[in-house]
Amino acid sequence: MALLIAIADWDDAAWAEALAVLRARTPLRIWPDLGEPADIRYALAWKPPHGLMASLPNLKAVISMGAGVDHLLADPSLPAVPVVRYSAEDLRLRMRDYIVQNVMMHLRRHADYAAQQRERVWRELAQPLASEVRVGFMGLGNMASGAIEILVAMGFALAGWARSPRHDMPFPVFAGRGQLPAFLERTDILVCTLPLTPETRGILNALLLRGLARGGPLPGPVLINAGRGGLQVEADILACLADGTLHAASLDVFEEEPLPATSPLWAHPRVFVTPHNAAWSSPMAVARFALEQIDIMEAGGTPASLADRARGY
Ligand code: NDP
Ligand code: OXD
Repeated sequence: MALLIAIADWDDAAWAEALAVLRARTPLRIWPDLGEPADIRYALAWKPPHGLMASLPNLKAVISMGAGVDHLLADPSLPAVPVVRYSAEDLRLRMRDYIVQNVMMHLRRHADYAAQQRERVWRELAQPLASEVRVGFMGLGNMASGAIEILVAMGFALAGWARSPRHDMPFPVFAGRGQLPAFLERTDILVCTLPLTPETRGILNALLLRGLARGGPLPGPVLINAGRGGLQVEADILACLADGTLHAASLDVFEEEPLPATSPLWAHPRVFVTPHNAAWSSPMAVARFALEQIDIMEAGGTPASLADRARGY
């Protein structure tokens, strides 16, 4: 039994310690050195080349190195084995930190103060309380959950939007496309951690952004996208920033990654760009998660968080 690690942009140095932990427990192969493909029972993967998984005759499961599995499900030849989504607490907490940081930056009008600082302007701006600001979460899964806990405790006025109705949240939850307009019209800061699926591709477009709340306590609505770049239409975001439909944005993911140097998003004074690391998959945390999941599967159990191929996430 061997574990294949198939990770695009493989970084030997970053993985050195984690590899030692893995090697102590299981024979390893690191793509592109497959050795005897029939020996490989599990694959730990991030953006593997299409066809690679299909070339492993005894593959029992694929473990995604990310919570998102769009990179695996896009492979038309992916064998019909379980796909395990990375769902370690380490990842959840990293995403919590990113979302809370960015909600707070927009609450405290960081883009406006940064502009004033560039001009050496000493002026207080109207400053709402957290409880006066309506934060709407598109996607109420594992990646949203840590930030939701903190923002609820801080008194923000939260709401959520998901695919299916939810009754376990201490705030209103809207479900499905039919309830999207009602969710948007009570949202000042939109936080997106949706997965990329055929249903969600391009959802963060001008039509949606025009549906956000008007007349809220901030100078205008704000978008925070930490889901996937394929969710957003960047030309629409730029147009909405230009005409006031949006006041500011925090974008961690992009239509094309790395974000091309020519993108106007880089230099926009009210856009905060980060390089798809809202929640970094730490090699050590990933290695421990993979070993736990393999133990569960070898004992005949069901792994932590299985992707549903029909749903696409
Ligand atoms: P989950 O599966 O736990 O949650 C996904 C949420 O999205 C659920 O609430 C789900 O609804 C909702 N959803 C899915 N499809 C739709 C739809 N068509 N309409 C409305 N709601 C929908 O996933 P995670 O929270 O673990 O991860 C979410 C995504 O975050 C990943 O797929 C990945 O793309 C991204 N991510 C980004 C990272 C980064 O560093 N930028 C790091 C980690 C993840 P329901 O509750 O009804 O199922
Ligand atoms: C993920 C990611 O899906 O890092 O976990 O984007």
